Amino acid sequence: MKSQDFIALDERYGAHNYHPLPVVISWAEGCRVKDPEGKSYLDFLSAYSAVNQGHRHPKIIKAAKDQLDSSTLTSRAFHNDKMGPFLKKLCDFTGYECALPMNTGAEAVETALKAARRWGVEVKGVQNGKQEIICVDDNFHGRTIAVISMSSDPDSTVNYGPYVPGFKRVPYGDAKAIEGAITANTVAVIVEPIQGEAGVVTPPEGYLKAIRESCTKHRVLFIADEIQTGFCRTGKRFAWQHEGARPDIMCLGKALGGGIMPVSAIVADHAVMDVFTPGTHGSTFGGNPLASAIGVAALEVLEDERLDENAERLGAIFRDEVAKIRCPKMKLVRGKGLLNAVVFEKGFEAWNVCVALKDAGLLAKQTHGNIIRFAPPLVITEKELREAIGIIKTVFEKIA
Ligand code: IF1
Repeated sequence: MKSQDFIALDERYGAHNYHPLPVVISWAEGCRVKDPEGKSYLDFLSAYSAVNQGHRHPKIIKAAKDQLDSSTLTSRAFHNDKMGPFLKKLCDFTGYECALPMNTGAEAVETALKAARRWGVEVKGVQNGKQEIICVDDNFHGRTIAVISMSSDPDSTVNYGPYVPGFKRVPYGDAKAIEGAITANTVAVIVEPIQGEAGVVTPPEGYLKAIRESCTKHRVLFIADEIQTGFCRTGKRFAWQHEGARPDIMCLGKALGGGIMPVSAIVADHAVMDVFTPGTHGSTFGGNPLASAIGVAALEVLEDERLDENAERLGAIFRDEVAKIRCPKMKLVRGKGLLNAVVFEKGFEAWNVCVALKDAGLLAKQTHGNIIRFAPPLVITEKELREAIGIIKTVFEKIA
């Protein structure tokens, strides 16, 4: 079958909740993917940062294959011999006392919201039902009903009511607005250290630190959604480390699964995590042996290959070089590490640019019409990065 045939099947049998670029991926390794016709592309989306370690990293593939030969799923009704070592590794990697494994990012966010609500009652003394959580405009934390109840994006929310109460939304990047929204019933503040879906929006310097200070002062939990920014993507293991603003809860996902399967978690210290008691939260698949074995390998690769340093160094080259491209429609290049975006002038439709990039051998996706996100696997070499910059330059210089 050809690419067109696979696309036709998706169209015919799938729900129409996506509008993908017209490209079919049937093979992938490292930073490269191929379509059924054998055309090769540099992947500059990395499944939205879920393949930071590169496609089919040999070490992660080996861990998965080995695990398939011993056990795969036990449920949490019993212990298994892989979850404990995984949670220890995750705690060592993040510097937190405990971890709670789930599967998808949205579930990690739900878990953090539940932890905060319960902490609010049982530790802070807020009356159950009165807990408030502060979120920010243009956030993206996932697709579940509770999570979209925080969203300001009509695409995510329209006609999905009734929404979950208990959220208060303030502008992003304004730490004073957060401080001003805190009441005696506030249990948590949740933010992305850099807003991915909003178009790689980096907050003003000192923002996270100021949130940390307000939260400490008013006894409110600081929840950082590091699902997209975590695991070395922005040049540090976690984006909050750019400001030393340690959250009380981190939501983790995407690259924790090494590009192989969904693996998510929250990490926190006992003071927060201990609000969960037997039967009060869980998941059939969370912490399963296969996911755990993959998670350990995914973390080892980030560590052993110093992917934080690679992201930091190559990200700087990327922003410098792309900013030099002569393209009147291009307004700015922004981001941190290898989470970057090019912003075109308002009203510019970047879809055609993404199609042209695809034809030239590079896959990237636009967001909000005029923004293109560039986020390659963190295992990318300088040579591959410069090849990509060459493609971007050729395509951008042709934009009329
Ligand atoms: C889609 C966006 C990126 C996330 C943050 C939680 C989640 C995500 C910060 C939920 C997920 C995804 C979902 C995916 C596309 C992608 C995305 F454009 F939609 F916003 F990356 F920028 N927190 N992001 O970015 O994680 O439940 O999906 O595992 O198509 O919805 P999930």
